[in-house]
Amino acid sequence: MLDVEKIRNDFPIFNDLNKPFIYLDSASTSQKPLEVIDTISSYYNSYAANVHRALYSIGEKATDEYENVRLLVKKMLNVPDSHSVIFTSGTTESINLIAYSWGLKNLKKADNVLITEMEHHSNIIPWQLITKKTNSSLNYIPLSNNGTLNTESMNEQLLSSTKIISISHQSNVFGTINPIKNIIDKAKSMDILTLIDGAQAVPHLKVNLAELDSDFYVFSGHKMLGPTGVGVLIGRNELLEEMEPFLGGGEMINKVNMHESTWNEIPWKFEAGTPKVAQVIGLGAAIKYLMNIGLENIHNHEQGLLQYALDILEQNENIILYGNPPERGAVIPFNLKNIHAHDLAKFLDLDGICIRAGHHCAQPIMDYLNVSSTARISMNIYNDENDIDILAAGIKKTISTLN
Ligand code: C6P
Repeated sequence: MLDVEKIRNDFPIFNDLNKPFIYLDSASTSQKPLEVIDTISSYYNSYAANVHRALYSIGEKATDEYENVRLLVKKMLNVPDSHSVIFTSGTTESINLIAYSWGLKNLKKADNVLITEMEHHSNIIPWQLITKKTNSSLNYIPLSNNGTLNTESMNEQLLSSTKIISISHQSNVFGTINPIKNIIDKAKSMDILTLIDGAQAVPHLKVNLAELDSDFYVFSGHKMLGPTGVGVLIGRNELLEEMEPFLGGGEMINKVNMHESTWNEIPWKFEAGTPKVAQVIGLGAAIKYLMNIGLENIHNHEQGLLQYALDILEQNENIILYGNPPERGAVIPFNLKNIHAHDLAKFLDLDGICIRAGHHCAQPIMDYLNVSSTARISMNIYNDENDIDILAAGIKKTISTLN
């Protein structure tokens, strides 16, 4: 177990001891340690300048700090030299970039894109849009009851007409950690490209991209203790070279004349306009913070909490738990009998407990479960067993008040 008290001291939001604050919604967005906040402030306070174009010293410092974060991302995820790191605004933009830049050029009528029924909308909608535009089709690997993917059906759905499979590493609803290494290997043997949505995995698991060797891997900064407005796309160079730019503007060009233009080298070809300088630098501080604690330690701590929470929630006969994947992150979806998830969330908030309630931007999962919404708790390094005890008491109080 991590020293949660010490960790909480690093997060200003937990330092107001005058009000109770139990944060169990890190899958939505995580809290930020002071190091991240200070790193962003220090950019604005002492070297706020544009990158790649200012010839004065604060501009050079900003450029160095910005580019250093690319190296930190490479180190954290063991990104092989065959791949490049591109900064985007988040997982959503990263997936849209691939869908538009790769998909528009490469998908044809007889082709299909394979995703799964457990995807977040950001890994569904871009593919709906692009398959419609290209007259290709969109297929889904179905769910099975325990919140895992139906592997038999998955094998049947990997067809010679499948051009790309786009799948989450860890589900934001069930917490399921998908067998992506097997899927990537199988896809590779059939010349199918792979895109892994790592939004829920990177903050909680040690991800080794040299081992996984997916064609694309994407994630968001704000779920991994970093700021909002920044995300990452890691892509295989030979694919990125062939792809058209997603956005056009400053910095992504080599030469522009009035009729046509040529493109900058990757990764800058995909970073049009003034980039998210402060956010990228803040992300760097978050990566250092996570690596300092160690992703294995983080994973073990959260696995302990997950088990503790499951044991407690299972004891309450008014709670319906959804899914039971054998490998899962610290995310638990549930409902109360006769009480809407939104009512539960509002009641818990009265006691300073933050949980998420709704469809979690994963409506196909809600359809599968035959519900309109669920409550969801998700844990992080700053949570401990006491948080779960307070949650369990809050749930009991809500049940006795509303029933
Ligand atoms: N899920 C949740 O509460 P953005 O918004 O681009 O940073 O991330 C989108 C996204 C993509 N994939 C997965 C697996 C995700 O969980 C998310 C964001 C949040 O579950 C907000 S809806």
